[in-house]
Amino acid sequence: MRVLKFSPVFILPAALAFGCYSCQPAGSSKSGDSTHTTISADSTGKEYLSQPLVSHIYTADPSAHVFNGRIYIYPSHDTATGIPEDDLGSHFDMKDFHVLSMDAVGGPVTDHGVALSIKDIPWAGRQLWAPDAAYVNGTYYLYFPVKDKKDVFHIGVATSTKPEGPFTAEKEPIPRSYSIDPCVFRDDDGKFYMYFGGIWGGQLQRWNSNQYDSAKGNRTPEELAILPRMAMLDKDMKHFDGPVDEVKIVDEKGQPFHEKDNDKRFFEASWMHKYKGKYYFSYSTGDTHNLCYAIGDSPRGPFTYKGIILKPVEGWTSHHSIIEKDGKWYLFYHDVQLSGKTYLRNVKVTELHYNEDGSIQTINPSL
Ligand code: FUB
Repeated sequence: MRVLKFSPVFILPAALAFGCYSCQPAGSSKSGDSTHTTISADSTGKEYLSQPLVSHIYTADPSAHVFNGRIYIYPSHDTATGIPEDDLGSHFDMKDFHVLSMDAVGGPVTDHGVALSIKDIPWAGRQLWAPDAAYVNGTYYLYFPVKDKKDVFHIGVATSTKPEGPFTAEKEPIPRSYSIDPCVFRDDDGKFYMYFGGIWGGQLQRWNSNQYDSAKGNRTPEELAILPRMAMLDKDMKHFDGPVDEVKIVDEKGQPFHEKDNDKRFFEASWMHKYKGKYYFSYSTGDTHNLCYAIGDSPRGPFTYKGIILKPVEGWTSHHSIIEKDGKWYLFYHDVQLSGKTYLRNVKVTELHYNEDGSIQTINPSL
């Protein structure tokens, strides 16, 4: 376990360049600015809204939760393994997970060490991608996508008695699960839902009517956009209860998006949160790099597109989570500030604000 203080390496140049408002830790509020958090620059002079939460390892795809009053972050653990970059994301060649935690945004971050390693997942082949976590009845569940030994992504589950792990993986993937980026949401009635899927390297285009076809390619611009998937979780939290359904996302006129609407259509990185009784389904548009959201009246949708939460970050991928802690809402996200490399990312956090009508104020990650 490692407790890390906020690195002064990134604060000093910012302080010199922009004055004392950049001297605050990541996530603290800048006086007089209700929308944004820290504004600071690195040694290259680039300005960032927030600073990396940790810099001793590369982390991405942060799924944050509040367990026992503490913030736990379940990120991917990026490493450089020498795999060349391609359109399928082969360079995201991750081997294990670390769990991070902190008492409050802006406080010291603890790295709890390896929580689960790919070598301890009996069915895994390669590429341990974006995880999520859930808690019920004394057990913590870690959900993760990984390619099986035939190079097909499925979603696995591992359990622990502690939020930081170590986690023990089930021997097989969750039956009927596929593709990537699980998000597990607990509704107020205690039911859990998993949202998942990602196109291109996430292989969702190969799954039609829940059947796998390795030859199925990406959709063309005039075709309907591929939709994310969802399923209710069984009480054992290790199986789906009921069918795997598409998550319907429509525009303000109730029309579905086409593949050519790639600044709004779903690509990957599902997240679900509830605000004032409404269900907010958020996701990445992938090749156009937006983090968007759509609102619905039920966890099953349909969801109506509302706008952009986070404009494109530095790097190719964008991935996030949204939580409430002590009456404030936070967006966890990542960019490549520390490395400048697509596949070596770092997680960040900033405050998120709603308008009176329930819309989310768009955040610009670099000012
Ligand atoms: O980290 C690997 C993949 O990159 C994730 O699964 C996607 O959401 C993207 O962030």
